[in-house]
Amino acid sequence: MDTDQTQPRTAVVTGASSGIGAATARALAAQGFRVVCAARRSDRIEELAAEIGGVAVTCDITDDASVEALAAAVPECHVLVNNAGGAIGTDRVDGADLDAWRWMYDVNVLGLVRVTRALLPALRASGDGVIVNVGSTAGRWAYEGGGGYTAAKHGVKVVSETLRLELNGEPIRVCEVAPGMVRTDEFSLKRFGGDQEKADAVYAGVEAPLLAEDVADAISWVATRPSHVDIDELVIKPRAQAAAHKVHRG
Ligand code: 8X3
Repeated sequence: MDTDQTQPRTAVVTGASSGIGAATARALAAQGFRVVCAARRSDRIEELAAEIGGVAVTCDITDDASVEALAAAVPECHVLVNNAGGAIGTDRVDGADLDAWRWMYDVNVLGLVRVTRALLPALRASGDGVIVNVGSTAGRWAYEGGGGYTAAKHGVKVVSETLRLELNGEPIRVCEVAPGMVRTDEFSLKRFGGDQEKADAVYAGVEAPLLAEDVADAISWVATRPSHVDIDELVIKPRAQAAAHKVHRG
C-alpha cells in the first residue's frame, strides 16, 4: 500500500510518563514521528508531548474503555511501542502474593494484548506497521524471587511470537526488545514498594547499568529499519551483566 510520505508517521508509546517510555517518545520524535504519549499520569505526558511536539492521551492499559478511547484517537499508527509494565515484589513461589502476580500479568501481558488488539486496525491502515513489545531478560531467565515478573515477561515473549505468526503476510512487523539491568527512577522503587535503599541495592557497584535512553535508542533503531527487515528479538544488557546472576560489581 502506498502511504502519504508528506505526513509525519505516527507512533504510539504506552507508559510514556517516565523511564524507557518517555525516552522512547523523545527518540521517536527525534526521528520525525508524531508521537502519541499514552499513560495514566496526564500532567507528565502533557509536559512531554509539549516538549516533543506530540500528543498526550491519558490511558490506563488495564481498562477496556480507556484503551478504546486511545484507539479512537489514532486512526493510523505506524509504530506501536508496548512499553507499559512493571514488577511488584520479590516473593518466592512458596510465598507468592497472588494479587501482585495477578497485577503483573494484567499489566505486562493483558495490557499489551488489549492495546495491540485495539490498535491493529490503525497499524493495518498505515500500510507498514511495527509493533515493538518491551519485554525483558526476565522473559529469558528465571531467578529466585522473580517468579511473578519472569512468568509475565515470558508471556510477553510468547505473545510476541504468536502475533508474528498470526500477522504473517500482513505489512506489520513484530519485535520484542528485551532489556536487562536498566537504571530508571521508578522500576525498582515500585518493585520494592518505595524502599529507596532496596531499589539502589539492585545497581550497587555496577559501573554503568543501562539507562532509559540506551533502550530507547534500540527501540528507535528497530522501528526505523526498512520495511522488509524484521528484527524479531533484541536483548540488550549493560556490559557488566552476563546473566541474571552474573553481574560484575566493583
Ligand atoms: C528488568 C530486568 O533483571 O530486574 O526487566 O528482572 S530484571
